[in-house]
Amino acid sequence: MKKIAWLFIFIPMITCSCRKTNVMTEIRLHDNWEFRNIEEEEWLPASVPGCVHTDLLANGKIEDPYWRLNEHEQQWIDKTDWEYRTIFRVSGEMLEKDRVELFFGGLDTYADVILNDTLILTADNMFREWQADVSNVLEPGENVLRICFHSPVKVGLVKLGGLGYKFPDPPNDLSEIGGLGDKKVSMFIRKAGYHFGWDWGPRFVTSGIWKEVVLRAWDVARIDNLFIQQGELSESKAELTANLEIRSTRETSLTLTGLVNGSEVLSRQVKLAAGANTIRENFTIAEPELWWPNGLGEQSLYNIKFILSNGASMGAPDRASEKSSAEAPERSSEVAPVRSSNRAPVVSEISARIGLRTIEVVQEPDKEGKSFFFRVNGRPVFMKGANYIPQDAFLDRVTPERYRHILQSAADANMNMLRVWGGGIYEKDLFYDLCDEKGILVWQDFMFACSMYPGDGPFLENVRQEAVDNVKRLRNHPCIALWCGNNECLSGWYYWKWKETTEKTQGREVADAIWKAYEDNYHRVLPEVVARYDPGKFYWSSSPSAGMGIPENRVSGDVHYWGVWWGKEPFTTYRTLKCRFMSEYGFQSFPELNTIRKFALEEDWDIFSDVMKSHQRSSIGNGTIEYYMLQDYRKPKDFPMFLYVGQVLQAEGTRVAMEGHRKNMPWCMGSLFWQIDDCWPVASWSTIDYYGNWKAQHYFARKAYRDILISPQIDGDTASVWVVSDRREDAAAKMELRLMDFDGNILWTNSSDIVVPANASRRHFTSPVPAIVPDLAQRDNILLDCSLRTVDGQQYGNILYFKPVKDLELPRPDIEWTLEGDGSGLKLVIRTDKLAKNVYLSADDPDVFFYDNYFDILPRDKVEIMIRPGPAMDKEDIESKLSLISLVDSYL
Ligand code: BMA
Repeated sequence: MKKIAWLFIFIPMITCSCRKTNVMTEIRLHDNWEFRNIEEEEWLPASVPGCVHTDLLANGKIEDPYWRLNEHEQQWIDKTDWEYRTIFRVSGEMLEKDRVELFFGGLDTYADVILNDTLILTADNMFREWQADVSNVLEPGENVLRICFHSPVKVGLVKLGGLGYKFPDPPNDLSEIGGLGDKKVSMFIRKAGYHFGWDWGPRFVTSGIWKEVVLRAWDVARIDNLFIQQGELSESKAELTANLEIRSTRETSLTLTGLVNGSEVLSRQVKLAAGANTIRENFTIAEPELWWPNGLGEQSLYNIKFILSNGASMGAPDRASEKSSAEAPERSSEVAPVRSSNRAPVVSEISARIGLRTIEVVQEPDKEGKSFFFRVNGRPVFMKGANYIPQDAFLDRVTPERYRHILQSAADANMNMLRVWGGGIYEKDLFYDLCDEKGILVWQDFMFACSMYPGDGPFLENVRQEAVDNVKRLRNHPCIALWCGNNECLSGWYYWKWKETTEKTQGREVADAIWKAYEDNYHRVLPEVVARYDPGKFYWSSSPSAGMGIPENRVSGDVHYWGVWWGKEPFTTYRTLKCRFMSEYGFQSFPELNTIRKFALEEDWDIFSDVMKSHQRSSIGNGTIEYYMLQDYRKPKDFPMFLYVGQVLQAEGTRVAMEGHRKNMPWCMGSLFWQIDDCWPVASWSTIDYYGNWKAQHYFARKAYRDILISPQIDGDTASVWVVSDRREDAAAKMELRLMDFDGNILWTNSSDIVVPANASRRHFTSPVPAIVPDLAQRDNILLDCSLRTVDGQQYGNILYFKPVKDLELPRPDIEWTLEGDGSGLKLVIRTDKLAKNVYLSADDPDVFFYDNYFDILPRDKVEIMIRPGPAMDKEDIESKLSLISLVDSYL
């Protein structure tokens, strides 16, 4: 239409405010949006990125979806079609570029995109990126962009109706809440599974523009993608290959310059053909600094940039534009001397931040099966971490601060791996940037969970493209440890009897067709995409499994163990059950009272009230918490005490697992509990609630996942003490064991100098219990205090009790506390005369953070806890708000 490209071949346009030499323009179209119910006339202001639920809420059209039972009244929203529109202005200059494209980072889900009354694209997958050439549709001046979202539920129902057979019922698709009876449609829709409900999540099948909208205009050529492939990595050098995908509007020759941390490493003329070009460039980094998982070393990161320009050399880099949220190492010796003249006009540029490390999943056959562990930089690494779900039912609410909080909390709890679980989303870039910076490896599921999915041609092609988009987006991140096909779809087929039931009720042919779809998705399409776009990265077809198409067993592969919780097995099973890699296990608790107040009235404070039951999505939830609680604890005297004891129960129970899995190394080489976060305020397996508050288990995880763990246990009548180390070096240490009563009288001691071997688990003490506690009657008021001091001055501890907590004769301790310091760093000093069990500090204010909580204080002992006060809070504020209780305060 209005392309006058000839004008710009030699005279680069200066249109982009961020880089003066850039001939490329990018405008985010995030302003002036409105939306409406397609059947109504009224247009209301909308936010982009966003979604229809949060837009309705912001306009006062619905109440807070998380308050009490509101979710149940808001199910009409997903059966409605919604339209979004904006008007934006485009300059004549922009229209004169060779190409003008409209890019969508994500549309949720079935969307028709109409620009100036021309349909420019049709989207049908929330996880894909979409792009349309709009050069011929844009007008100078005002342009109208409209996006019509079809109700995902209505589209799903049409697909369900046309299927001709039935998929097994996905247990977490809460179709009844959605008013659909038993009609489950989630498997047809490439949209976050948890939007349809889950056993910790509400059902809000929302729609909207959930990621960025960008209008891009460029001349001559554009680097669309940069993939840095790592070759040989040694102490002296890292051999790297840059793979560049470049689109060119014509046959031309341009200068390609490569920079590492701002220093030029290569510069040469490249010939581009009109259309798609792939260019591979080799370069090296001398004396590379490695990227290590959290706890094992630094997370060194390198900024790589490639620039296409219209001249001989790019000259000196503009350091200020080397944007990075991490400090990248400065050293890179194989760099060419920086040329400081001849600044040439930039045609296109692209950056990536990488980390240098090797990672393998090792499966070596042994007598019983096969190992399953991660070897990072040549060293077996025990994975300590958790499963991660999206942090909100409405993704636009997950602010950068919330991402930072969760990932900092993971790092603070000494984690080195998170599993991005398959019922959520491929997370936003910031999530992976933060994982890179904090040394958190990512077990990355593809987005399939607890369901069988279609396998027709268009569906598989849609999945293939979704995988290509996300693998290409994420493959440069050093945090990505593996790609996994699905969550529990294989378990469903075999162990939840989906295969058997389908064969019985619909016949062998239908079952075969469903299984073929499984194989096509996870054994063909996804591994092909990984092999082609992220070659060398490990692909695991299903979690849990023992191999491709082989359902989980305990001797190979990864395991999800739910005997504790679903099977009502005792917590001790966590340590007796052997497996190679525990990628899921967990126990529920309620969030703290402050969080409950945000969704419930005081009249709802009963775990069996309608509101509390609705904020509990596990079919066996509240009864199971109560069942386990009464095994180990005395009945709490009221609702607030029930919440507190429930958190202690979750923490103490899962501690057996976190410690047990580590003690079982190297047979077991991973412990990822279910789940670190929540997507709304709810009773769940999370260790951090929706508002970011650490539950007791998160504090316990921090101790259980430290570099060295000292862990006592009793088996039958034998007491033993184990020491586990993840360190890279052996450590000399003094181990002290002290048996004492709850008043602090020492009954027995044992002290030894030991060597804690690197990366190993060893039993350092064992004794028949009667040898150290001869008097049976005494077992209800004694404890074994275990401590370890390494020569580098680190102190580790743990406490063993000889009876279930409810049978202990806990004394009423006299606890005194004082607060020291000022607003910027407060220290709480607590003293007790007798044992104080599970001391809980609260300031009734979510802004106040205690660096430790729910801990035991030994008789006649003193502890010091750092406190981070909320903004503008001083010592007096904390003093007036602080409450401190211990377990005996929960007794009737
Ligand atoms: C797992 C997960 C989720 C579920 C959790 C708790 O197996 O994969 O599907 O939320 O258990 O039941």
